[in-house]
Amino acid sequence: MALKYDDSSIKILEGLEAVRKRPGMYIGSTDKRGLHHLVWEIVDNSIDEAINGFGDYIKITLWKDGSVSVEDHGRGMPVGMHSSGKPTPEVILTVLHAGGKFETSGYKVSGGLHGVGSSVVNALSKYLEATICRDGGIYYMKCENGGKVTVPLKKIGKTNKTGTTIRFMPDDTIFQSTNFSYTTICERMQESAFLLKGITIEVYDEETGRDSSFCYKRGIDEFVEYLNEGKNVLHKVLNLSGTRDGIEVEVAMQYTDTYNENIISFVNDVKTVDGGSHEVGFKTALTRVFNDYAKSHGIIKEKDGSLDGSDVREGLTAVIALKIPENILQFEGQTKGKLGTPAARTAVDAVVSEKLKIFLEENKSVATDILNKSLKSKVAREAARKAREAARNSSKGKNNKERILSEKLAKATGRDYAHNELFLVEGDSAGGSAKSYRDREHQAILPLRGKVLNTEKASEKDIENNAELRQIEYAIGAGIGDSFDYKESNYGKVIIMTDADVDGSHIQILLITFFYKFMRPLIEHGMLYIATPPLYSIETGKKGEKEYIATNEDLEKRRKELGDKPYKLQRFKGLGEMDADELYDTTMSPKNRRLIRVTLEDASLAEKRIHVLMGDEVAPRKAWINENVDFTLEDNFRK
Ligand code: 1YM
Repeated sequence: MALKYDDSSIKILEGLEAVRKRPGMYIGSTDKRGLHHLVWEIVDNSIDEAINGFGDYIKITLWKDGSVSVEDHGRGMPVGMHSSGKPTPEVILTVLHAGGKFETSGYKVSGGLHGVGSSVVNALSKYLEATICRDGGIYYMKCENGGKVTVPLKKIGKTNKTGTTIRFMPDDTIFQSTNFSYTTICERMQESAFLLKGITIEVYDEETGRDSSFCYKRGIDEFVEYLNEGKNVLHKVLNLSGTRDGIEVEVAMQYTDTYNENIISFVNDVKTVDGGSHEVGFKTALTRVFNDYAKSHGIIKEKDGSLDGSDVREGLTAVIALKIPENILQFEGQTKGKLGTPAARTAVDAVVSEKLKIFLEENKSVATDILNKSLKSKVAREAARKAREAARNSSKGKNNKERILSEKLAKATGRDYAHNELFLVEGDSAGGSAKSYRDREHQAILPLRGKVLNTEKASEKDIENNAELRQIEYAIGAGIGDSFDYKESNYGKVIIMTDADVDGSHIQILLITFFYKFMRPLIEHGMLYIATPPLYSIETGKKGEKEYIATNEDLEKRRKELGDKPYKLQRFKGLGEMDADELYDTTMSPKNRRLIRVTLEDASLAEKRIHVLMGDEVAPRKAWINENVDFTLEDNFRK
């Protein structure tokens, strides 16, 4: 039967067609990130419902056929007729909503950014089914091929339960890959569960049988405990909360004996990756309260000066969660990840000051432990600064730096730094090959001998004492730690080039850890890469004509294609087995190489991951590389 479209359905299809034409405008991108965005859009509706007090259970299922479903136990979408004459679920799923949910529904959007996006997901799906339990009935509808209604809403049974289930299959003509990552989904859902006290979120993978359930009765306090797992902590998690000017503030914090600072913030359950006014308020209060306490209790004398913000945050893990009324909510920055709302700064400052003061007075020994740590940081920071200044100012220091570098670094001749690349190469022999055959104008080579230091627990002083890492620091030439300035970098790309084996991936992780801890802006600005050497070469027919194979899957494919034609296969166990020109052509030349950009999307959990990864087990480390290093290949060399 041919479907008849009236005016409004044509408009609807035009709306959804616009989403299909420019998916990036609606979900950011069509890579893995965009793909997962589909899930977040649907789940956000379930979360909104739960926040409003309807339903405390949400389940996400990854089905064998590649589809995903999200089930909640809320009220169920309204199933009556909308004023347009269509069933409400059809309107929700096929009309592109520009702003909030319909005005008439009285729907209160809690997050401000929360999903109005069910129709966007529908537009980008091969099929989407909705099953709604409400008013004693089970209702069902289905859309296909980008949102065309193929089964209009109908009652298919009876129930006394309520809730909504959406199942959809992403359109493989739109997305680069349609494989959902169980770990990506779990990580995000776990984070949501920490923020939604008492709500259970389950994630199930039909294919592998993996099943995880997240529910935290103590909310962000447990989040901090989770982030600090396996570390030595100085005290129990401290929770500071209160309301000022209609802004609800909750902070959970705990000091560890490490040097890391890990502050994560959320506003109305949306992560503010770039911080903003609430983080400023928190930091200001922290610095002031600790300095006041230290001075009034004689722990630091007036003449000793003050503790820096970085001193009082050394070893601190904190989660900040705010609830801000819609009308004063303001986000800034390109990706809207930064809170603007000025009142949030004063609200957090006031709540944290008041509650932290009380805590310190009531827990003097904890206060002393934290302040001793801050004082050590101050002393170390001042010593490191003096040492750096001395090295910078004395010609001896400069010569020394030059000497350290000249031994190993083969520099690039080009002066256009943004276009220069630094290759950190595993082993002297591969390093030698890379030095002899490279683009001398743009490519610099620094060979590394074996494993670099594990910097998870290292301080800046440890780096200064480590020849290998010091060489990297000097080669990049942009400082380290707080004084690191990515704009000063001698290279636009830093490329880690290791063998494609377990030791190689270990070295990658060690280096990523180092950059993450001491030159984080380099990662944040997308300047850190991993080179991917081919695993095999195949020679068929004519002598000297080689083709290179990147992965085991590609090899299988090629073997099948070749059938019983004769060929010579070589497996590269390491970079060193390739000739210099081969190494250049396959792995270094911008023409052929495949670079992986290291994106620490989720810098907070990255810290935790690194902790897990630096253990002795190889398997989780490999899994991490596979799942978390963003495998979108990219290269904009000289463009
Ligand atoms: C798996 C996805 O969408 N759940 C969901 C959505 C809605 C409601 C409940 C809901 C809202 C309201 C009243 C209300 C939505 N309703 C609307 C609209 N899960 C999922 N659960 N009753 C139920 O806002 O008043 C949009 S989403 F607009 F119809 F109200």
